[in-house]
Amino acid sequence: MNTLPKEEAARAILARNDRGGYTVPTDRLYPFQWNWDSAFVAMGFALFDVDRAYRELERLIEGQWDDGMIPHIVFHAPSDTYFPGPDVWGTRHRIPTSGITQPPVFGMALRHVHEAALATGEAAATERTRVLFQAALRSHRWWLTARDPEGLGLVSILHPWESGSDNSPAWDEALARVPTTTTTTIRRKDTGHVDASMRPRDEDYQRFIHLVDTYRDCGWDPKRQWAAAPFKVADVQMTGILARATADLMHLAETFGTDEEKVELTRMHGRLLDGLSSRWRPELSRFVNLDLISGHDVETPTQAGFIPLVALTFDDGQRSAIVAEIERWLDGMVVGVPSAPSFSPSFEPKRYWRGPVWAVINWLISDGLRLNGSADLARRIEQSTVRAIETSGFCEYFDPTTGEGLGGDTFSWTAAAYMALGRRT
Ligand code: 9WN
Repeated sequence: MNTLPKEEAARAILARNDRGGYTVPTDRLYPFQWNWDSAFVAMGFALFDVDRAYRELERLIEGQWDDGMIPHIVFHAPSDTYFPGPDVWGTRHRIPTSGITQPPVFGMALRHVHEAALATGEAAATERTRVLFQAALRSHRWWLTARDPEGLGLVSILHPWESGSDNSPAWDEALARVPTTTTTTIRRKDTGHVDASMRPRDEDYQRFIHLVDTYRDCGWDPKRQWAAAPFKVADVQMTGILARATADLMHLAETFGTDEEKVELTRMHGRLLDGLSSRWRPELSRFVNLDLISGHDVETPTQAGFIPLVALTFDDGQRSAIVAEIERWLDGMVVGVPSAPSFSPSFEPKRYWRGPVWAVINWLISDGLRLNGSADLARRIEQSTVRAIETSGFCEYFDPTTGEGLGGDTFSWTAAAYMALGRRT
């Protein structure tokens, strides 16, 4: 295998962001362990250090709650360079964590790391996978009970931070209903690290913190939160990732699961695929979220509409429609796939999840395209991502109209994505 031009630099970023078996997304701006960042990072480590890849997942699981939820942040060590810290969340786990979750890429990463371990003959792999498989299964059970209590086959987010796409235009209408009042004093640190024009607005933060205050007042109890939530959106990106991760756990269950667990996972998977399929909108050539408070579809175009590719097998008609739609979003862009298309009135090419390109989103979309037999488009996306990183650095995100690197630099998951996607081109 050819070494990538920036392979050493990518590995150096992972080493530099290592805080003792877990990786911070980037220094200072995000000084703790983040859930889906670590899952992508583990897949990156699996390419050259399987032991360290397991360690990343094991350290994340130190933060798993007794009810199965894997929090979005694990505060392993104190830092005052991020807001909101553990005091604002006020959770009661044995180590401090946030009280919400993030996309469950964990199950996908576990299968990936396990297969890398088998290929390299890592001695302790079986036992390590067995323990993590049980942790993943508990988290999937949490998802279906806590976040799909009505049995829609779709899981909901109660906070935009859970989606990982914090200020996406997909949340605008639902978030506008959330009051801007907070009992917590807001002390943003992010705009001290990154230009404010590339970050969510103050009003977004007021609503984000209003939601944290609300759920903290519910004692972080899932049933009370579900009843009190002023923001509740069934998210196709989250459900797509959960469905795919469930398929990966089904695969691992062949070795590590009991008969009952295999049946349970197969049922979960069927339920999620049914729910996801119901969100396809042929007239839009993508999937749409459901706002559970208004009862309406969220038709605003964002990258989330393509993520179910990772879980579903499309018929030829759907596949050519979604490929044509992604190509339309790439049209005129230096690098794609944008988190919102340039033809959308919400498009802001430099503001975080309102237009910029994220390497890990491209990782998911290209995986899904390959699964669905569209390797040419997958390759085009992978190559442009790798090129943007080689030109602009391991940035948090990229302006699709220029390829300029934005947000934080020396980003862990961008380094992992570079290695994973670069090997495919
Ligand atoms: C809130 C760490 C995280 C990513 C998210 C990204 C951003 C945090 C923030 O950074 O969110 O979780 O403070 O902006 O939106 O996807 O996991 O990289």
